[in-house]
Amino acid sequence: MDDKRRRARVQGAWAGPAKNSSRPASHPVQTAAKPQRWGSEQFTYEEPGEVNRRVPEPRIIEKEGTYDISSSPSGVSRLRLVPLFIDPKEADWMFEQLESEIPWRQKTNLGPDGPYQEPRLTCWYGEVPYTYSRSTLQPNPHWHSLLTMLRDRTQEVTGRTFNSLLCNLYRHHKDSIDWHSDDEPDLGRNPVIASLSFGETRVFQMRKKPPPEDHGDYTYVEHVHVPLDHGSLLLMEGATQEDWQHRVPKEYHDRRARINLTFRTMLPGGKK
Ligand SMILES: O=C(O)CCC(=O)C(=O)O
Repeated sequence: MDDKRRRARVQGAWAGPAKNSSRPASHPVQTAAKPQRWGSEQFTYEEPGEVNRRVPEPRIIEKEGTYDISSSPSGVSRLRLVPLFIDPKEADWMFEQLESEIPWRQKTNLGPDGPYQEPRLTCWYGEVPYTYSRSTLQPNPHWHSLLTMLRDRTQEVTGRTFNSLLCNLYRHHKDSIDWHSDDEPDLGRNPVIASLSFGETRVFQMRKKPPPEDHGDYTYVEHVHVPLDHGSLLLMEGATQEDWQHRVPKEYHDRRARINLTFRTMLPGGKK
């Protein structure tokens, strides 16, 4: 290299470290208006501003037992699962009777984009009306005798009392219920909800409500999946409705009908 070109390089970008640099060696690289001199800085590792977060795998609950799925200032969220609460043979005739004898209706709710029909059929039993998604199911004290028998059996085993019941009929794989919590004021604080299932197994999915700093972003929250089989009982207790949401999603493949009975206690007049 001739002398002229060597001098140009030494004065330009490839020159070595400045002799009297006032910047401490560990100072992060600056994007200054001055031309940068490559190789003149020491690179130091800096912690990323945000911790790398992983989307957790869902926890699958399918065996009989009691499961404390979370604990927070609101309390413990507890599930109790009894997969064979009703003998499958008994559950068979119960399913048929419920499917043909309950006065099923398709409810119309009011969403942000206007009225829409629920993708399932329902029937409400109780002395008081039940309002959710800005539409009301009127009181219906005419309990079917099979439902009264199932309520008594559920009360005996759980030690809880229930005065109301929401029945859901998922006719096929396209029927579903979207993410929600059973937290209407008339259900009171920490409601206990007993859910009986008949017919096709569908997955009851739960997701934890995100902490305030996630501003409603559910990306990294915990999930729990509970396949609810023919004749099973699932009890939700404690802070489950306050801290978690649940849904039964549509399925991609054909499914036969499923009936779900959710026994509740209505306490008209607001949170107790
Ligand atoms: O069908 C189910 O298992 C869930 C029903 C439900 O979430 C509800 O009635 O609020």
